[in-house]
Amino acid sequence: PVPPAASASARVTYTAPVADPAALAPTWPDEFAERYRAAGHWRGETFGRMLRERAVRHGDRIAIVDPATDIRWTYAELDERADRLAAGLLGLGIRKGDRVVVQLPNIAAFFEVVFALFRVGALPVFALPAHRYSEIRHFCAFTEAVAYVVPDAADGFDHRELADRIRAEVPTLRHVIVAGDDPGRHLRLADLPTEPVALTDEPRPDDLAFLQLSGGSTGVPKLIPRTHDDYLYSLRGSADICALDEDSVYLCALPAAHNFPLSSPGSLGTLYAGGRVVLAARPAPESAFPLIEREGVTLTGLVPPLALLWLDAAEHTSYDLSSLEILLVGGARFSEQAARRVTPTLGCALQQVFGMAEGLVNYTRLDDPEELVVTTQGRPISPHDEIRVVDDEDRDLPPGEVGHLLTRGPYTIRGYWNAPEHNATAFTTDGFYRTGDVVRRTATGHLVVEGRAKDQINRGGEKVAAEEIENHLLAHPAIHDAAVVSMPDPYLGERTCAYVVPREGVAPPRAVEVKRFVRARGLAEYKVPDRVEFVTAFPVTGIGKVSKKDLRAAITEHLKQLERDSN
Ligand code: OOB
Repeated sequence: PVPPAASASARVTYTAPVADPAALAPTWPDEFAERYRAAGHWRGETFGRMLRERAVRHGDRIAIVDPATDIRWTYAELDERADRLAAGLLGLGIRKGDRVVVQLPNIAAFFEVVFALFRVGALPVFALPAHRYSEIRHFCAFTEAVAYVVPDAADGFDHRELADRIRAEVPTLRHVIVAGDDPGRHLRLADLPTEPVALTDEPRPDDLAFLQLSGGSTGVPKLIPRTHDDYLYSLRGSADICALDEDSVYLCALPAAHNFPLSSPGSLGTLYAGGRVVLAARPAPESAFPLIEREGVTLTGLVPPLALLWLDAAEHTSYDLSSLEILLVGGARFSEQAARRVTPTLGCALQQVFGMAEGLVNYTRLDDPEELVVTTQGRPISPHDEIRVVDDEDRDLPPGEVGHLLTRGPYTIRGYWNAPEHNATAFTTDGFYRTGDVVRRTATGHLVVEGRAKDQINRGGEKVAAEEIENHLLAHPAIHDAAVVSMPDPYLGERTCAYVVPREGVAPPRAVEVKRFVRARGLAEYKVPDRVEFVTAFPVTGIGKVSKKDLRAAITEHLKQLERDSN
């Protein structure tokens, strides 16, 4: 028998208990922190206080609209709800620094829960609605979460059952909190709020506010520790760049917990500016266009495949979209051709956004010339964002050349949470984050994303770490080795192709069976390989590594051939 492939070994061990969550987050050296404070970027605010401030200033204005349940919360109501739920969470024994995995769809409760946790100082861990057993178990176990917040069911999936299973396996998980009428054997969110209590141990501006997920290129998603100070700065900067004010109405169409709709400028940036957030259960034109007309939506953010759908639908819609002022597009490369259609078709400005949950966010500006708006992915928020474009040996390249993007700044993390080994390679010794993106910088300081060096597939904005999927494939008894690569796709930009070497001496599995196997292991549907190709061996590079470049070229050629044959 052939021994299992070496790359199957990415097992995570959950050993040392987390005593002090902050101690596991690498932070900015003092001289940088002082610089960012002196520049007025870090202003000593916290999320809990920010909401209180807004409630005082414009308490009667609407903050959150959830059309599915006819909820319209004013700032005063959201503020009070956060206080009452914070008291309820404290009553459950949830304390400052505790981790709470939050997996909610675009519903009003998302904001009630998140602001209550911010008030307590407990750290939301932002799972996406698409995540399943494999991801959720990892988030709960790795962060030693004390609670997990879910809907009862969403998109035909019963989250209570998944929560039962996770709870049985993760000993730290004391509470499952269900936003919905039927909590099963768990706690009902609506039963928790109590009389507000005075907070004795309020979080400080330089404390961690939450853990965000990385798109990742390794076996398991890494966790991104963001502080109140740093994230609030990125919100303020984003709100300025997108000219938000109290009259702004943001349609949250992408999953609310993702960094783009959360903060670029997203729902939190809109709340920062005193505007209104409208939650869309689905991002497709059929559900979003009526909301734009009814609520007078002024801006929203979309990934490129959705922007394309919107452009096509807008050409013959009967809904009035004239309130729309800005469409932000980001998460994956938006083609110049599509970018040129935005203003003529939707009658609004386009802002391209090139951001990452680790920090750095670039925007094209509202007063940029059209050429820059349609051909670049913008420039950084902050004058203190440091950008380097380097070669394979970390040497700075001359202006205009294509190379690896490294960055450091007032809202870019200095390391992932509890990942010292990974941090040693993901950051330079002087604290620059290696984005894995291959870019070119124009004379105006705008960045153009030319490609990617990280082992990740960008499936229309949804990130798939090749290694994570390879590990699932390698667990199949008839698979000897696996390599996951991107293949071109006219709609999503990229899809995933799994190259598989079957084990010798056993009947090779069929493609559908391989997909079914991966799905049954419980992971987000968007990570299930779109295509499975069987080979007897992988092409290798000069030093004997699997050549993913050759695999990508092979599948691209193969797809072209299939297309030619079908014509
Ligand atoms: C956003 O955040 P993540 O963490 O899901 O993914 C970050 C990665 C970037 O490193 C880059 O590879 C890719 O997504 N990306 C883009 C892009 N925007 C992001 N690639 C090409 N063109 C773009 N415009 O995706 C994210 C976070 C905040 C705002 C916007 C997007």
